[in-house]
Parts: sequence; structure tokens; C-alpha cells
Amino acid sequence: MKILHTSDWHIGKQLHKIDLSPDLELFFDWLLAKIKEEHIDVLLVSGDVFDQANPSQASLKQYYNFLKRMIGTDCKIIITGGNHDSASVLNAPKEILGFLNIDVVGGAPENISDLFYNYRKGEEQVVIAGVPFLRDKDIRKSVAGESYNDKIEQIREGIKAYFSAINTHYTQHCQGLCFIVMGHLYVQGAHVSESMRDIQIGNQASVKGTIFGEEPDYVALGHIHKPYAVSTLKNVHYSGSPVCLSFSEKEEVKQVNIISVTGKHVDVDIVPIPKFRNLVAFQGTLEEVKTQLQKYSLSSQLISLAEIIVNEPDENVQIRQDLEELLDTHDNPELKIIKSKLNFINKVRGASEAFQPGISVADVTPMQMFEKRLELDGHQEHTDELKNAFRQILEELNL
Ligand SMILES: [Mn+2]
Repeated sequence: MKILHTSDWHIGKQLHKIDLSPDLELFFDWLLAKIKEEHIDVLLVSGDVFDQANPSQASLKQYYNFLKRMIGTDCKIIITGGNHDSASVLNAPKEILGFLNIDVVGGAPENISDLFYNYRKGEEQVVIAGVPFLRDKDIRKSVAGESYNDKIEQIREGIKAYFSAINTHYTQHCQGLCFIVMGHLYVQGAHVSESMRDIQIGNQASVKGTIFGEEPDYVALGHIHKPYAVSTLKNVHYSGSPVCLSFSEKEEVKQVNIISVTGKHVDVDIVPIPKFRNLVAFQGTLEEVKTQLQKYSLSSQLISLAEIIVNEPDENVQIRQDLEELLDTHDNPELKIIKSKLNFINKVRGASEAFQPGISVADVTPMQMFEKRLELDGHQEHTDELKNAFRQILEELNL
């Protein structure tokens, strides 16, 4: 029996207002061809099917269109909810999808037995626990007055207890059969990228790879966008997202994992996904960036998207205008600039007088600099209000 593991499709995701649905559509074409070519029996999607809890009509259409194309392939599907998904949105068509060999676990069910699926093909049989993203209410009873650290510790313990209950259920009811556990969570050691905005169970409540125990023959994880093997010995894997969802993922080779099951033996095959679009970053002085842009010649199926970071030594109005002009006039059918940043290394004029010699401007926070300015200007009244107003500006600019 052959099982294909993928996750983090994030249907509906935009990258700086660029719609990434064409990227996913090309992935879906490739995935369907792969499923047919490799005679895949079960497709696992480990959470974050949609980017938003309330997906747009276009996103829902893309999802159902893919599911429709799967009908008739003989491949069963199991889809679990991630932290980006709404359990009820995923679960709404659960009953009807069940008739089409598509099983959905949007959120943690009341009974653990409801997330167990048993698939059979000839002599082969596999048990899959479709564990979705576990929300606070699924794993923890909140107590008034608890500290942040207590809460994190309870979440960690709750996750551990949940997966241990999954193993107990397996041991009691299906022992001896090949056992695959799905999950959508942050396991320590995994890499985090820019596009993972939701850190509800992020750094703070990461769990160890050992919480899955000895029972599973393969653990199919989602949540981290970079493909990653938590443990090759225990077959604990993140498949990663199929397309690049942020500039920090631009160097990654995306993949799906194909698991071949014989009895209780599993073989894991990493299958790279072709790159349909290049994400590129250009960095340097304005002149250097211009040269890099002119030299760019890599082409991909979809237009390349660029991030430019201009670093100039001194504040200069001309540079600002030249950059604006570059952004307005840049016209390359192979490359679109979607993000730009201009940094002046010696940002504040007169800063050298404000601090002791030897302190670099880079080591001073904007707030400290503002306070110094107030001091030098001899402001004594309303300083708290001025500082609060400045703090508000910094927050709005995300600085
Ligand atoms: Mn996620």
C-alpha cells in the first residue's frame, strides 16, 4: 500500500497581495499525475488546508475542484484541520465527502475513536489516526490566576496526554497493524518561517519528538513549511508546504513524502516538487540593486517575484526618489517587484553628537534615540505624552 503525505496548502494565501492560487493549481496538477503514476492508495493532508478560517468563494472552489478531480482515482483522502483552518468550515461537508472516500477531521472530536480510520487493500491494512491541530479547549482546563508559564506547561502536558491516549486506543483495538499518526503542531527543532504568523502553539509550547511514543510506524506532521525529518529512525516527518509562501522559504526545495507499507514495515521516499515560481531577493546600494535586476535572467513557469532591500549609508532624498522611480518604471515580464525596503545606515542626522563616541547607531533603539532628541532639545513638559505618541508610531510601522 502506498500513502502520500502533504500539508500546509494554505489555499487563498497571498504574498504581498499577489495571489498564489496559480502556484497551487500547478501543484495540484502535478500531485494528481503523481498519485496516478505511483498508484497512491491514501492521500494524507496534515492541516492548514486553507490560509484563512473563512476562506473566500474562490478558495473553496479551488479546494472542491481538486477533490472532484480525485474522484475516480481509487485514492482515499484524509484531511485534518490546522491552526489556520476553521474546524466547522472543514467539517461542514464531512458527511457527503465521506461517501466519496474523503474523510475529514476538522477539529478534535469528542471521542478519540472518531479520528481513527482503517484502510484495507488486499492483504494490506493500515490504521490512521487523523489528529488535527489541538486547540486549548481540547487539551487544557483553564484555571483563574494562572501564569503564562503555567499555561504553556499545561498545553505541553495536554498535547502529550492526547497523543498517549491515541497510542492506548491503537494498542487496545488495532495492535499489530501498521499505524500512522497525523498531527499539526510544532515539534522542537523544526524551522519556523515568516509565513507562520500564528504562534499560539509556537516556540513556547513546542513539544519533543518523543511524545509520539513507540507505537506509530510513521508520523505525518504539518505546521512547519520547511520539509524536515524530526526523526528518520522513528519516521517522524514534516512534509512542508508544497509551494513557497514567504521570501524566507525561497531557497527551499518543496516535497511530498511517499510511504510504502508492507505489513508493519514502512519505506519513506522523498519526492521533490518542481518549482513553478522563483522568489528572489536583491540587496545592496540602489546602483547595485539596479544592476542585479538588469542581470536577472532566470525564468520559471509563473512570473518571478522579487523583494528588494536597498542599503545606503546616508539619508538622501534623491535616493528615495530614484527608488520610487525604479519601482514605477520597472518592467520585466519575467520579474515583478512586490516588496521593497530602504535603509539608511546612519539613519539619524546628528546622532554622533548624541551618544558617547564608539556607540554605533545600529545599537541604539529608535526609542532611545527619541529620548535623546527630547533631552537635547530641552523638552521638559509633555515628555511622557510625546514618548507614548512616538511608541504608537513605532507600533503602527511595526518597528
Ligand atoms: Mn499551521
